[in-house]
Amino acid sequence: MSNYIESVLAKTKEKNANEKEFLQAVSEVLETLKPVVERDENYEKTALLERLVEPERIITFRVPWVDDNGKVQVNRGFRVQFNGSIGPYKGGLRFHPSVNQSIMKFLAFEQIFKNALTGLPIGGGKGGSDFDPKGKSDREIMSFCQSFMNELQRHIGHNLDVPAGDIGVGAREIGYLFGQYRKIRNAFEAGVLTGKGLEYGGSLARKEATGFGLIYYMREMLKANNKNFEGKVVTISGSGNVAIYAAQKVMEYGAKVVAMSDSNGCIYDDIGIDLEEIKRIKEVERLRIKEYLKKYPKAQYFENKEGEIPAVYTIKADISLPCATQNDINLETAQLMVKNGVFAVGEGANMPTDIEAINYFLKNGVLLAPAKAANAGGVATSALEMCQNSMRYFWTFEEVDKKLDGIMSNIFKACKDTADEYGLGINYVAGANIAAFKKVSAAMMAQGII
Ligand code: NDP
Ligand code: 2IT
Repeated sequence: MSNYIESVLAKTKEKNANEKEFLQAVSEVLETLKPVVERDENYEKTALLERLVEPERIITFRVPWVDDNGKVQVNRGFRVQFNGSIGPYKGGLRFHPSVNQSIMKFLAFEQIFKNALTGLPIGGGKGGSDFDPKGKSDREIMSFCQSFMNELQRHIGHNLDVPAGDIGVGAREIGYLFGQYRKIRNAFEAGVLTGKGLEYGGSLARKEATGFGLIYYMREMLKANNKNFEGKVVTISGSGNVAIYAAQKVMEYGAKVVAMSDSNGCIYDDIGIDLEEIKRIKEVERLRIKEYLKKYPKAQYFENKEGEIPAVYTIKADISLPCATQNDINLETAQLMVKNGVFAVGEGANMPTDIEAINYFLKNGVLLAPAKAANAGGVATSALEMCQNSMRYFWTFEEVDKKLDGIMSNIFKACKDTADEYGLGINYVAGANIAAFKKVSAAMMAQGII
């Protein structure tokens, strides 16, 4: 590592000592930037890295709401506006009890680079709340979303900051958030949120985009390494929005998905999972994945146990798609996956693999599709939604899907070309970081010390 990078990392660790996830994300990126940073002394002269790791703005706020028993609840809301140098801040909202400032900052930091890779004019941001949507009634969800927007509305706008969904935030929540924004502003500003319903300005294929995009990226990655999806056995961590549409596309490409999971455990069906049943359980009924066994009693269910490898990663597979949450895969899990024959990993989730596990995969020749490149299809299609909103027009499913495929293929090409240029082999993690950094840093340099 260069001295400059080392000193910025040390200062960042000192200043943000209790932000584990944020420091992990920063370390992963900075550690790969040595070859670029050393080529140009202007980075150090303009304190570019110090500016890059400091958010432009963080907003935290109180979110009071009333539950179905008439009891007042109070949650904490966040919006991190990390870097606006290439476009309005853009990134999802996460509602999950684990949400804290470290998680918000890591997600917003990752988003800067991801959004740059899409080639579209969007900056990096993220937000959310420690609100737990599980077990809440529709009315409670609406009440929470309205209170959250009462404050958030001051800080967003279609030219300023455009939130969307993430864990715990899907079309239902975006609908309630949009309704409240429209009521307060007394204007129909469609481009202020993405992931909207199709009836009021949403884009066709946005729902499918992250999962489909992951598989388009991986198709290119496999092709470049003389491999493909045909006949491969796939396991997927998660059973939410990203997991479901990754499963759909990989099946279309001839693979067999044998396992999917939620935070409680995983189902294993060796003849291949019935995705329509998963959609019913997760998208319509909002139940636990174990419910699958009611229709398919011959399938198996393995419960997750505290401190043990998540059940879904103990199943033999050729390809593994972590599509749930961060740090799902540590070194021990990675070792078992390699032993079980996994040759490719596609990160649908943000930062699902910790740094030790990434290094282990790379050392063992596993093709790793890194999150900030491979799951960029969601935000890219959000940017296409903004574009359609600005035009007051819409494209067909096929048009959006084709653009998405083109964007993901270009992102893979950028990762591979950069890895080739710097002699990094199959290290697409470094390829993605360097390619994205070049774009963001050029925009920051051009705009002076701001
Ligand atoms: P959903 O809320 O639709 O689904 C989340 C899934 O992950 C659920 O199956 C959930 O299980 C599981 N999960 C969540 N938290 C944990 C946890 N702490 N431990 C174990 N399992 C967990 O979210 P998405 O599908 O939208 O998001 C999944 C991942 O993809 C996230 O990392 C997100 O940041 C990332 N992502 C999402 C994009 C999007 O467009 N939606 C775009 C790019 C990345 P359970 O129901 O039991 O909690
Ligand atoms: O992590 C992500 O890229 C998302 N949750 C999607 C963000 C967006 O603005 O569509």
